[in-house]
Amino acid sequence: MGAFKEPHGGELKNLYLSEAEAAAEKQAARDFPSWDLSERQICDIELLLNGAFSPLDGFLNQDDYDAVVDGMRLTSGVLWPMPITLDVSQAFADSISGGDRIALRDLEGVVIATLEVGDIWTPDKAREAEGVYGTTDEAHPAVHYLNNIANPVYVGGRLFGIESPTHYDFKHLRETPEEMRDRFRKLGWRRVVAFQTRNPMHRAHQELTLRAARDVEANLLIHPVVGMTKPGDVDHFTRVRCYEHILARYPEQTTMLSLLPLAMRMGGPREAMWHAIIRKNYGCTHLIVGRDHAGPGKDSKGEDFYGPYDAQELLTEHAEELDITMVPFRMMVYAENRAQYVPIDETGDDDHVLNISGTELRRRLAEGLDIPDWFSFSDVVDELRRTHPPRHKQGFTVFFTGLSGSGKSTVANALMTKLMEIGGRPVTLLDGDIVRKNLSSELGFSKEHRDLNITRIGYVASEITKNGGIAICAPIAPYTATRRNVRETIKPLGGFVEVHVSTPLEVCEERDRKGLYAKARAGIIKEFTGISDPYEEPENAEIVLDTTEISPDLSAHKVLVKLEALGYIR
Ligand code: PPS
Repeated sequence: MGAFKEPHGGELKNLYLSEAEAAAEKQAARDFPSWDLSERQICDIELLLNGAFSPLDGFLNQDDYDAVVDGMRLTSGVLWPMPITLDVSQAFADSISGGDRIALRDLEGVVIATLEVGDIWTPDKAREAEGVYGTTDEAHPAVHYLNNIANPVYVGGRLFGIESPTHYDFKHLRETPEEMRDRFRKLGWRRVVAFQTRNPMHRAHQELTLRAARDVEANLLIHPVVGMTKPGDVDHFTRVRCYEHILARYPEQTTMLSLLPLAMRMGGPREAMWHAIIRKNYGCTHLIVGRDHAGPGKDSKGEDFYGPYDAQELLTEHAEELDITMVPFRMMVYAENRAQYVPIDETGDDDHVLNISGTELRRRLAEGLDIPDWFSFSDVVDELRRTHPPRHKQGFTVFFTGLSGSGKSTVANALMTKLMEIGGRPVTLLDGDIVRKNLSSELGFSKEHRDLNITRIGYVASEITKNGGIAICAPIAPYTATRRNVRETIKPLGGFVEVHVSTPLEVCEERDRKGLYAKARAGIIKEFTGISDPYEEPENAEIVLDTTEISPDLSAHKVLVKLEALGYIR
C-alpha cells in the first residue's frame, strides 16, 4: 500500500478559462469553425475539462495517439491506456488547418470549449481496435463504435473550457475531481476506496464494498458511471434511484455516492487501468477491481474477449506507477446454509450457494416473478419493477402488413375493440388510411414515400409502446427492410408482434371494396401494390392470417391468443 499523500492524486488539470477569459473566448468563438459534439465527445470533454483525465490537456495529437495505441503511454512516458480523440467528418476536417481555433458545441449549440487545432489525421481504425481492445471483432461495442459510429478523421489539440456541459438530473450527486478532493479533505477521509459500477447494486455488491472498505481501512466512494455504458444496460435514472436506496444502508458517515459522466468503452484491462487513473484524479486511494472488469461480453464466436482476471493482472503489473491501489474483488455469493454472503473462495462443498444472474433477474422482472430478499433490498427491487414492469404491464405494438383489401383494417379494428374490452391500457389504431390522412397527407406511393410513411408510423408506435400503451398499425408496408427497422426501433421498448395478413391477391382483387384494383388494372392508378408495385412477403411474422376463410372476429381472436401466450395480456 503506497503512502498517502495530501492531497492525494497529484496535480489536477483544470482546463477552464477564467470567467473574463471565457466571456471573451465565447465572443470570439462566434467566428470560429464550429463542431457539434456527439454524446460520447460531450462525456469525454467534460472529464478532460474538469481534470478527471489529468494529465491530458486536450484531445490527443497524433504522436501521443500512436504511443497510447501501441504502448499504453503518452509520449512523456506517463501511463495512459485509452486514446481520447476528437473524431470529425471529412468535410469538417477539410475546412480547418493546424493552428486554427474551433468551437465545440453541445447538442443545443452552446459552446463548451474551443480547441487549438494541432494534428489532423485519418487513423487506421483496425490498428486502433487491435492495439487498444486486442480485437477487430465488431461484437466488441467499442470496435463497433469505432467502425460504424465514429467519424473518419481525428483532430488533436489543446482545449480551453468555456462552460461545463449541462446536467439537469441529480445535480446534488455530481462532483468534479476538485470538489471531490475538497469533500474528502473536509471530512478527513484520508483513505478512500472507489467502487466502479454500471449496474444496479444488490446485497452482494454491498457486502463486497463493505468488506473492501474494512480490509483496507478506508471510506467508500460509490462511483457509478452515468455517461454511456453498455447498450442494453439499465438506464442511469433508475440506477441512481437504486443507489440512493442502498446508500442509506451503509453505516453512517462511511460512504459517499457520486456520479461519473464517463463514456465507457467496455475495454476490459485497459479500461480498468483508465478507471484507476480517473479515480486517483478524484482523490481516491484505492479502486475495487473485480472479475471481468468493464468486460464487453462475448465475441462473434461466443468466446470471452478477455480472461476474467486480465484486468487485475494488468493493474498488478503497473502497481508501482499507478499511485492508486487496486483492491481485487472476490465474488461474493450467498451461502443459504449460513444465511450470509461469503467470498466464493471461502465456500466449501458443504455450502449451498445461491446466485441470480443478470439474465435471470431480467427474466424475473419481465414475468413479474419473485426476487428473494437474500438477493436484493425491497426498495431496490421496487425501483427496478417501476421501470421494468412485467410484460402484462408493458406497452406493445401489433403491426399488420398485407395487400390492399387483405382485411388488415377490419381485423385491426376488431382487435382494438377486444383490447378495449379487456381494458388496462390505452389503445391507438394507426390504420393505413387514417395515417395517410393525418400524418402523411403529402406522401404518394413511391418506394421512398412508402418508407417514410412506415417510418413515421413506427416512430409514433414506438412512443406509444415506450409509454405503456398499445399501438395497432395496419399499413401495407410492402418492404422487408423497412418493417425490420420498425421492429428494431420498438423491440427494446416493449412488445412487437408482426401479423402478416396473407390473403392472396386474387381474393383481394375479387373483393375490390374500394374499386382500386379495377383502376390499377386499367392503369388509372399507378404503382399499385400487387399489380404494378412490389409486396415483399414477411418471413418472420409472429402470426400469419389468411382472411379468405376465417372471419374478422376469429382472426382478431388468434392475435389475442398470441398476445396472451407472449405474456402481454392476461
Ligand atoms: S404503404 O405502402 O404502407 O405506405 O401504404 P398505406 O399507407 O397502407 O396505404 C395504402 C392505402 O392507400 C390506398 N392506395 C394505394 N395502396 C397501394 N398502392 C397504391 N398505389 C395506392 N393508392 C392508393 C389503398 O386504399 C390502401 O388502403 P388499404 O386499406 O390497404 O386498402
